Amino acid sequence: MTINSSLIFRSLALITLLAGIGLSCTTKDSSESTSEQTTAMAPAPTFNADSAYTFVEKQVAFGPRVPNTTAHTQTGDYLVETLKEYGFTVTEQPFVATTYDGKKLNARNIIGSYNPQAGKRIMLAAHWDSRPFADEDSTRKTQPVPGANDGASGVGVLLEIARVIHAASNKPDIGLDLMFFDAEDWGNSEVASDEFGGFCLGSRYWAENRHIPNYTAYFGVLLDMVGAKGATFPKEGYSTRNANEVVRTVWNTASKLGYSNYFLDQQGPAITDDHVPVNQIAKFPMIDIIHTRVNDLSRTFFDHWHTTGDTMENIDRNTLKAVGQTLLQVLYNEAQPVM
Ligand code: AHN
Ligand code: ZN
Repeated sequence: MTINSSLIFRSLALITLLAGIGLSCTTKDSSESTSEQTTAMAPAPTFNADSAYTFVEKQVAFGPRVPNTTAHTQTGDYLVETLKEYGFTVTEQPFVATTYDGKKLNARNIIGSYNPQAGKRIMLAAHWDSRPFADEDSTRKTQPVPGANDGASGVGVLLEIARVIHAASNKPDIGLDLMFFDAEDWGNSEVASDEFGGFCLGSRYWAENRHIPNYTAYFGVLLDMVGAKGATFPKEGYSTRNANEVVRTVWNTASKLGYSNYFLDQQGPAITDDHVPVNQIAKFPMIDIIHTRVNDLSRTFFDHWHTTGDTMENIDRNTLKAVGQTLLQVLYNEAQPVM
């Protein structure tokens, strides 16, 4: 996290001054020395929500990205091609995953790297596969999930970040890895016996077999279900437990940009997701920006989660914008520390 030392110095000086002349230090004044008040805002390019929306639409148009289908292969090829078009160095990591129900999946993690030689790196991640069965649907439980929000939304935000950096005149002087995990969503918490409930096959494979030996990042951010209208992102439990400084940085940045209606300053549930193997096995801090419901204990996720209704109709450009602009700002802040 960047530290604006001059602001800290001035805040400390102000507090000292106020204390010296006998004024009471209010909570507002004392909070100036905490990091939410001192996050420096570097100039960052504009995240285009229409373009991000189009990237989501494009994936959904291939059909459900269920491993071992043509739509899955075509979408993977499209991700590789698009990242190359934006000048990113692409690594494909093919693997065979075994599902909880004994199926063998031909899967691949895809990594797009910007500034591949840079030492300080940030990883932004999302899963690109979609769920083979809509088991939360009231009727069509064996149909695949279209995955507009659950899968394509996070990938769309990452592709737009690649496009923006490619087009920008001010390039961030930092390494960036866009990680597209495969085979996240072939799980069943009730049936699978492993600790991940059969989920997160791609991220578990990658954490055990990194595309660059001993790869590490300064920190990572996972996106999951970041496209629904009125999405709420309370602070996910494993994120605050394992990477709370990153949570604070991201939520503070969102707040400064006016997105506190999405990035809620409250604790949410802990969700088993692709950031868990990264924290546990690859051992660098990764948080999860994930839409979980607030004020409704009966269901954890968004309305159409794991149903055939997870379609483009429910994708809202404003939500993509809040997430994408926040991430671009976080990236540029890290690239240009203010002394
Ligand atoms: C659990 O339901 C335990 N994890 C959800 C991970 C997930 C599925 N993210 C998207 N789809
Ligand atoms: Zn899912």
